[in-house]
Amino acid sequence: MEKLIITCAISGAEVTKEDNSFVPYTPKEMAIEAYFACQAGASVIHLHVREDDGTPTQDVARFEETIKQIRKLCPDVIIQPSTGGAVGMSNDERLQPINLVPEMCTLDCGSVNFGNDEVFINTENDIIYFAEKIYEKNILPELECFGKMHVDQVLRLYKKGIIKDHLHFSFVLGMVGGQAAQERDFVFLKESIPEHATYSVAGIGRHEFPLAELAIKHGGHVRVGLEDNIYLEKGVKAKGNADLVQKVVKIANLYKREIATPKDARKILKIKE
Ligand code: KMH
Ligand code: ZN
Repeated sequence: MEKLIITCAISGAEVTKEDNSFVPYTPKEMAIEAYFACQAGASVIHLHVREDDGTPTQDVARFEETIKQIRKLCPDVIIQPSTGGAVGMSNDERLQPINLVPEMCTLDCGSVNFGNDEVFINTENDIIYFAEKIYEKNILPELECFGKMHVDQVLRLYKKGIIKDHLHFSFVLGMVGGQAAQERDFVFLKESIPEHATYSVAGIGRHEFPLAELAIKHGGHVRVGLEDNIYLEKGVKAKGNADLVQKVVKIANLYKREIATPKDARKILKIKE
């Protein structure tokens, strides 16, 4: 089986220090969390940035500073800025970090309820606009799909040549408002994508590790991190992102799945060095 790419979503836009005191906000805190996650086995850092008080921002200067700090400690890691940002941001606001031409970034492939009155809006025209801007800069998008209809949306745009190879999906499952994270949901999604595509799973909350185990067993890749889940186990908060990565490594060891280095990850994702 292919080596396992572990992506670590170290901060997100919604989770706060009140939820888990290890959630990083400042560029320095982000770099420290990224460093320990990489030491534990992460080869990709999924990155949101925050103001010092935790407010989510897509400000390009904040991304630049945060990436600079991360690079000092993790020179090789693949950095994947979010173009999702936070609910309510405009498209151009969300797209700012692509101006730094990272190797990867996210491309959110459909709209989804985000609890209470919030809707994370990604219309078809939004997705086309994001895709054009991302491919223009030769950045590999991680195709974030919160359910099967988002996968179908990708496949439609792939047929039209708007979304292009290499196809790397991220199935974000188990979110309130999104698709559930049962084994049948996972199987349905993984069987819906082309043979030559790769995929990663991100289980939200208590779904993080059961979904990770399924992906590890079936040859997929895994995302964990405080953005998605703040608990190491029921009632026990993670003491940082590295705790979550280490737990995935332990599961991978049980299945004899080797862990990808950043160099391995670039090869699997067809990112030119
Ligand atoms: N924070 C969500 C609104 C992404 O990173 O591309 C969007 C999100 C997806 O987290
Ligand atoms: Zn994100």
